[in-house]
Amino acid sequence: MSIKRHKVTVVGAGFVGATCAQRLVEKELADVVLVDVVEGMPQGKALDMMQSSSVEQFDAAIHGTNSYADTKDSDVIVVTAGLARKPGMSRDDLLAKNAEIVGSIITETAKYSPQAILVIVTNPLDVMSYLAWKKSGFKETRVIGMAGVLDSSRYAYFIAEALNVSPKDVRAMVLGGHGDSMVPVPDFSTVNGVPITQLLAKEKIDAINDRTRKGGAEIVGLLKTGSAYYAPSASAAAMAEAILLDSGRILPCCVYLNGQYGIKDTYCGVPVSLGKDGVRRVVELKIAKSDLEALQKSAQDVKANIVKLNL
Ligand code: TXD
Repeated sequence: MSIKRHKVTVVGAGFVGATCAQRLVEKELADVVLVDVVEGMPQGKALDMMQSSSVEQFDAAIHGTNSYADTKDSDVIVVTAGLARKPGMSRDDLLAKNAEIVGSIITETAKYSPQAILVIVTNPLDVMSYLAWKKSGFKETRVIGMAGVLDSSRYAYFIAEALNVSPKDVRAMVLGGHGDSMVPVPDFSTVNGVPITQLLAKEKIDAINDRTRKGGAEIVGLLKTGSAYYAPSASAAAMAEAILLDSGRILPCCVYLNGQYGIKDTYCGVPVSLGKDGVRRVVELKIAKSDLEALQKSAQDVKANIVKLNL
């Protein structure tokens, strides 16, 4: 007897997409459809993953395809397709190319799954999230970008490492756009509820903030032929999980703001509660004035790139 599971489509069967698909099926959170333009590649990866099912003990299914018809009636669509950054390449260099790719994918997927929640991963993330919202015609609460979970998890790891504590006990918060102007917020970053401002010297926190801001580039520099994917895929899967389980988890996500934090008509990273309908609510923290100003500046940077798309 087959179990009726949720359905998740992951578009882009590259490093982030395939690893995200793997995490979702291994946790049996959904049956997954993995789509790519490259013929045979998503099919091959899906078959390979299915052949791990008896070893890894999961019975969720993964189906690889080049056809959007197979994505019909998905609950969540994770969009990872596009070009990844190469060393020396900024996220914004990717703008025009990835806008074309993401635009066409949104048109196709929205047609087949008009009720889905879209989780956007492709860079430049904040701009692609805005583009996806516009192209889909979906309510803004149903189009969400993944960056804050990743940036915060990098921050959490560096905090755990500096204090020699378990990452399980660290809650870290990074707001703003997914770029150099992102805003790590030490006041809301804690080890079992104790703010890191009480545990680490200011110079150390500044150094960790800086490393977090450059977290993606550090990995690009090491890998040389691509960008990070283990933490990014885990972060996208965590968002899909919160949506599928309607858990209400509060995660920093890239969402449409219309006045919250004094930011209007743009996508930007802030804490939100996630559920089956997407963003349940935006959580407005009382952050320090300097952090608020940095967040608003970051939102301005995103807006400047959105304008370039002429939507
Ligand atoms: O925090 C974040 N949001 C990010 C974003 C963290 C890590 C990576 N981030 C971005 O995700 C990265 O800058 C890229 O824009 C995407 C995907 O990164 P990944 O490392 O997975 O790139 P790959 O391995 O090159 O995979 C991209 C796949 C590849 O298989 C292409 O064939 C496919 O996308 N692709 C397409 N699939 C479907 N349809 C179209 N049009 C298409 N074009 C390319």
